Amino acid sequence: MEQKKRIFSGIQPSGDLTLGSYMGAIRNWVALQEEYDCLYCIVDMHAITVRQVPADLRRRSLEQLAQYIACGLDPEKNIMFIQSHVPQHAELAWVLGCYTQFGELSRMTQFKQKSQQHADNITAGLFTYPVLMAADILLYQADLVPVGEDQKQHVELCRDIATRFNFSFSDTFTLPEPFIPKLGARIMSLGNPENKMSKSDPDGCVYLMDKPEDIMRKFKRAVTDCETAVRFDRENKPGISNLLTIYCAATGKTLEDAEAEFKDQGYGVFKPAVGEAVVELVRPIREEAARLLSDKAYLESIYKQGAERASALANKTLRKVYKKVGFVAR
Ligand code: ATP
Ligand code: LTN
Repeated sequence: MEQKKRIFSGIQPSGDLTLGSYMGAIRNWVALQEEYDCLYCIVDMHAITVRQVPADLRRRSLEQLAQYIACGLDPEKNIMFIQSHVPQHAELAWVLGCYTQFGELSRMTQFKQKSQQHADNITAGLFTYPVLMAADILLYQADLVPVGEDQKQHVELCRDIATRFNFSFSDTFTLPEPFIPKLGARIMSLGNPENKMSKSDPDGCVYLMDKPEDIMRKFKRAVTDCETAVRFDRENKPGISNLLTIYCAATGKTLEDAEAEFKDQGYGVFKPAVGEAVVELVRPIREEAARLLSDKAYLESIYKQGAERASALANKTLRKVYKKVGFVAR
């Protein structure tokens, strides 16, 4: 039997999951789980690159696992685990950091943005964040990394690091490809459609766990423009274009169909219609996640088993790497 290709992806438990991470990443994870051999991680070690409240981080890590499953990821088919439970991530990250240039990391857009947002706490961890992400991916010899558009640069850096390592020694790592959806790769903030929707911006952001009335309120208040036409034009109508993208991603309709549907209607009809489509999309996820969270023993069994399986795979790569760089075998 032909070996299935491998997928790795992860999300930081630095806030509740958003509609952006669902449409940009998790939806694809669910779509790909049949065809690929998949590992989906809760990257808590990445989350501490900016300050976290420890009790919140612990709670959110568990909630995120419940939400992964509620989104449709089957724990039988996928390996789901918590990054800090598999120490090989940190171990490989150290080695890869010694094969990564300071200049490369300085060019990362996310580092530039986050160091502005957290100007009082620009840590070495925030700077070397992409090296840990490269370790996540390369440990499992992943072929594909399903992420939103904002992570493309990090996956490209991961490829550069892997290529350099393979060239310096011999073939060690599979070169991964980013897998970015055509629709929903970059959902924008409802409060400011020039910015990406992000967990850390509660006003512009829809959380998967938001109640229907909160979702409706956020969509009714979404910033648009002062025209009336519901038309896709990213340049001049970023707010409406973003809402159209969300509407299509939530309903499966094409942009043309959606434009035609609201052709003779103003924003007063369109915005609540987008809200309702999202309410229906996330309702089953919210309900199922709440149900799963009441069964902590079940969640624990999933992440424990996940870490064991992940660790066995990770170990193979790490041993090879240690040998190649010249460490004495234990
Ligand atoms: P933070 O605000 O802490 O940086 P975030 O909201 O940007 O977090 P991440 O944890 O960085 O979310 O991203 C999780 C996954 O979801 C990544 O694959 C990312 O590319 C994708 N993603 C995040 N936000 C969006 C968005 N607005 N549109 C599409 N994809 C997104
Ligand atoms: N940097 C990613 C999270 C992340 C990730 C990964 C994604 C950490 N390690 C490995 C894909 C593969 C982000 O969402 N901000």
